[in-house]
Amino acid sequence: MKKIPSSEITPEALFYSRRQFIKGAAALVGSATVLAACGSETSETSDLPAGVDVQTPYESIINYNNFYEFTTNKEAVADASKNFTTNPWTVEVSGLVNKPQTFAIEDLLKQFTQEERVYRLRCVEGWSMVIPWTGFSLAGLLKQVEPTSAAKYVRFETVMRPEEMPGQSSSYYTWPYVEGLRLDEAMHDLTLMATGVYGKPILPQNGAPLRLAVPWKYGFKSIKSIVKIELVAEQPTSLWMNAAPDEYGFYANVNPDVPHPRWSQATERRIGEAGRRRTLAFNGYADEVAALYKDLDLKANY
Ligand SMILES: Nc1nc2c(c(=O)[nH]1)N[C@H]1C(S)=C(S)[C@@H](COP(=O)(O)O)O[C@H]1N2
Ligand SMILES: [Mo]
Repeated sequence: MKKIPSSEITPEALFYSRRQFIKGAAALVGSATVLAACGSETSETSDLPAGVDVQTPYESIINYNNFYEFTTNKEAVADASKNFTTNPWTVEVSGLVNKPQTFAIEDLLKQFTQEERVYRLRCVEGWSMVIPWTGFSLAGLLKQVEPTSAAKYVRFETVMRPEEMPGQSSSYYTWPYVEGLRLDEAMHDLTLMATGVYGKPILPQNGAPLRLAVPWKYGFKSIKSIVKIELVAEQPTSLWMNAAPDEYGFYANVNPDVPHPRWSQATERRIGEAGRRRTLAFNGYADEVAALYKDLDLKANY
């Protein structure tokens, strides 16, 4: 399996001058604290550069989270999830496949080569991080169960465990958390099943023991604590599509040109940096994934 070294993840950095690099580096040193965010982060149009990518500190990655099953307070997820049971854990891979199979998490870790992938994560709320994941490609797992020709989409489900996840008792959302990808998106080499962060086993707040990482889409597509992966014929309806269909579509590709109905998506706040930086089309992965959408109206299919 192809291993992408951390040094190759940041192509856009090459486009910026040394002066801008130094400015960016100084800003990073100047603001190590994680600022509290409340929902959207309205931004003005700006000519900020996208800037260089530096890996977000581990402490920020594990202490500033979205995981509504536990709490909507990002800085409280770590504590609220600290006793979450992630072992034993099984993942059912089924639906329109020739060889449905239920995997124990330890078998997924053994059978599929674990590799490091450093990905940007861009939340739809307007903040971002750079996360060194460990994980394996979803394509390898899907090939093993042999999708039939009728399979067009992949539907993912988070565990339903209201006794451990207080947020699931709220009827404001339709639980369990569901997400979906088109089959070709799911088979794309960038699409990762993440099992670790910074070389350590993934913690509950980040979606232990197994979560999706789809770096060119808004963070909510990267569903956590997955127990079911189903190959289906029809486009799945996600939790967020149910909650607010005008705000969250199925595709959710990062797109600075399509504002959220309540805020701009042109810029983002990189956790650990002062100020804002420009948001890139497909979160900077256009070279790899834009071809998947050549026949799609990206404004209609937000
Ligand atoms: N099951 C589940 N998955 C989820 C979420 C959630 O609330 N529940 N939040 C999503 C959102 S909005 C984001 S931005 C990312 C955040 O991932 P992180 O906390 O590991 O940075 O997880 C996504 N996956
Ligand atoms: Mo998000």
